[in-house]
Amino acid sequence: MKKSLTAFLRSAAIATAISTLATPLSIGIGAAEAEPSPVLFYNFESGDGKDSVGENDGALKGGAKVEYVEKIASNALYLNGSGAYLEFPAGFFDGRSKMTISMDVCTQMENENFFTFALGKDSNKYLFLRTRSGEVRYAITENSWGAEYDVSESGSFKNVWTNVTLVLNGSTMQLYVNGECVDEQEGAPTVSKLGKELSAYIGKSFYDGDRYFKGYVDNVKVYDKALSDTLIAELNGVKVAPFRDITSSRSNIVTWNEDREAKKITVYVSKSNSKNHDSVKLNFTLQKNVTLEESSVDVKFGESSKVTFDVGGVKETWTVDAVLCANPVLGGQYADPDIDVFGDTYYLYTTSDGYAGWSGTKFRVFSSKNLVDWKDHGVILNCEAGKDVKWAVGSAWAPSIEEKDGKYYFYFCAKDTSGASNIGVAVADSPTGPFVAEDEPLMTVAICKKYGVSMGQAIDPSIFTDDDGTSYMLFGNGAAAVVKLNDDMVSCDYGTLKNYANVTDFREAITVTKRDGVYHFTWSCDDTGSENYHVNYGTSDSIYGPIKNRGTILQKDAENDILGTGHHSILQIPGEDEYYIVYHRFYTPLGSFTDGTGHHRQTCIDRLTFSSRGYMEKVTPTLEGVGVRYLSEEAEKADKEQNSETTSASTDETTDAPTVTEPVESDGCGSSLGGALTAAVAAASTLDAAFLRKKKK
Ligand code: FUB
Repeated sequence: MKKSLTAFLRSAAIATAISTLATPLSIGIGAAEAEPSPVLFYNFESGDGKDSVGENDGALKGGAKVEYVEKIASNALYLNGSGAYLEFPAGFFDGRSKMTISMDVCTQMENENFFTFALGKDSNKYLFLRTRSGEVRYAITENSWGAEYDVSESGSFKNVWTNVTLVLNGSTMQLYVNGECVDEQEGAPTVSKLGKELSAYIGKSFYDGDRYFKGYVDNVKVYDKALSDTLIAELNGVKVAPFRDITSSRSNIVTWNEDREAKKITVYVSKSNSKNHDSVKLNFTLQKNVTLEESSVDVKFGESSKVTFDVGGVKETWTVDAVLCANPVLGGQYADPDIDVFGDTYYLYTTSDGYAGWSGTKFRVFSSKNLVDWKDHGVILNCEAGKDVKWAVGSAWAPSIEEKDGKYYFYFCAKDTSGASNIGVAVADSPTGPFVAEDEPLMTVAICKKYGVSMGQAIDPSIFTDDDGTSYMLFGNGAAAVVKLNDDMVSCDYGTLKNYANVTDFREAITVTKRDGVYHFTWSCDDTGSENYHVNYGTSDSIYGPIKNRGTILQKDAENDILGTGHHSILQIPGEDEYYIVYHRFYTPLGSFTDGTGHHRQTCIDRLTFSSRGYMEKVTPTLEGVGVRYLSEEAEKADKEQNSETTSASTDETTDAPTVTEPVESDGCGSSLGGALTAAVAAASTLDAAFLRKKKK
């Protein structure tokens, strides 16, 4: 479910008003879905644990009591954290593999171990809810805590009334906090698997060493159905949009946002992954009781459109804006970008992504006159066993380019027959190749060891040439290091090998940018498979350090589906104090691939600026990307002339994207089309129609 602005703005005060009604609220989509009768409902209005819809009364034990709570103008169960709990009738939850459990909780607990609500057999087989001050978590297990399947959400919950709802539908668990679906898990054990004559409590854990829950609980409801998103939202007074999802079968929607108050939708479309750069055809997945006259709506980029939904007989008009985004700059899956400028042209060298275990074997190069439209020059080096690199057997990772005296030196990583990753180098007379690889690796872990330098994996080279013309290779995974390159650029002065110390949270991909005599080091932290992969920053007066840590400069923006931002390179516009950061993020739309995210990445560009004190400022990773930036007037003129000859083909939307799911393998040469077109056409062939559906978060 796409998070809405309305949801983020909802205050704790609203949460106090939630869920005290047995009938649905009809805010939002007009004709509300009827709430089915719960099979159990403790509202504590009679001062005890009476079930107001049946005969499954709860027993108050160990000093549990019902109190009137001013804040919610209602009675609630109060548990003192010292042995008080409510007990459900034994066996009530037996076999309830399909059900919805909803309760309002005001927790007074911190981070200790306890169960707010639990059902199960013992400390091996149970389902529980825990409401800590910073996290709400439901989990189920058949084999104690080490085998728990969970759904969770972090936030500030201490002393805040919060509705927590769990929907169990066989082996699928969905967690809702204040009416919004916040997490989902599949493949969990069902309640039936927990056994028979199950016990259930509010406030008591199945673990002897755990604490008892302290705080308030109210409106405990159990339904023998999996309630829908809409109904749970309605029951919580959350406004519901007339649609659940927005997709396009012909364009790649990076993400979309809705503002339910303003009735406004903004759709972000990837330029490089879509053929049509004039408009986007949107399909709406509608809520129950909602109809839309047209099956799809065509929205022009840069122009607001209106779409009118019929919500149970009431018309509701929304404004739709579509933004054509320069990010990702390359259509398809490309990671570890290294950017450079040669003449009036930008070049991007990347890892080909989309392969399990990062097992891609080919490097490609892309060129651009304007930073936005990129032309694919195809494969420049194949690291498959027996191909372009004698010692390599695959895993072509993280390249770096450098030019010296008219020759182009391409540094790259690949695995050898022992399974170790090494850094190699290949040479060409042109930035687009053909590149000829040296017979031996340039850097290995064994070499590092020999020279007393610690190294996890010898990968991620980044070449920096200082003002005096000396080139250095920065590299490393697990430990960061630097070495001087010899004048031939294909060998190192190994005696200069040195580790960098105190590179905070360093994982890999260290690079350096020199400005006003200061060396600005940046590197990636965490795992490239984690959405928290990010870039840290530090400065030094020397290429060898020591580095003074200056914090994180690039990280995820989860609200905008920008995750796993890292492995970057930095571009300075020659002769100007103007910088860009090129990095990869998880492929969008998120959920395009079901086999994980960390090896499905895409390349983006954003602006990098320096503060008046001379330090890098935090980068805002954007959906839109940067605008065109030509390196010369001549380059601009030539590019525009070439593009105007070819634009007639660019808006042809009559053909559906081919349903090829393999990473694209182009013919290797830029066609006569303009750069944007070449990349977009190539990229479109990577998209299966199914991938274009925005997945529920
Ligand atoms: O793309 C393969 C590896 O993932 C790179 O070498 C790392 O830096 C990480 O981005």
